[in-house]
Amino acid sequence: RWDSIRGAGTRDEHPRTIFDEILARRIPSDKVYEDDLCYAFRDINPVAPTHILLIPKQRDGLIGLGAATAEHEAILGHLMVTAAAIAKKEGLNDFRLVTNSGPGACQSVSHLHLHILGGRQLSWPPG
Ligand code: DGP
Repeated sequence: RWDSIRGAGTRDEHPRTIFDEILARRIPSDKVYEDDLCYAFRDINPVAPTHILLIPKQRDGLIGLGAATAEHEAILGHLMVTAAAIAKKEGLNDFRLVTNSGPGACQSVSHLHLHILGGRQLSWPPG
């Protein structure tokens, strides 16, 4: 069990977040998927019938998408492709992928996370 999360952590100078506790299994979560690079679990406060959070195991400075640099291209690509696979596995033909970057966009946890939303008719524009 521990092998799968070895190396998980922040690996940067920013304060740790609750997602580190989730990755370390110190806080339980409803896991949907994981691999060496990322972890997906159900949002504690779902805003749609399916609401999954997908996070990199190593934050590596990605406190939010606004901090992304060319160094993050591989993990960001992996997260996008994985999000599509998770949506398919959840039976979602239509879904939305959201990342809130910064307090003005309602980001509340400083560890990059993609919201995978589906299972109802979604409206546009978002609030
Ligand atoms: P954002 O507001 O975009 O930063 O999204 C953070 C999400 O994280 C929010 O939808 C609620 C979720 N969340 C916060 N703490 C926990 C937790 O302890 N467990 C789970 N499963 N989700 C959490």
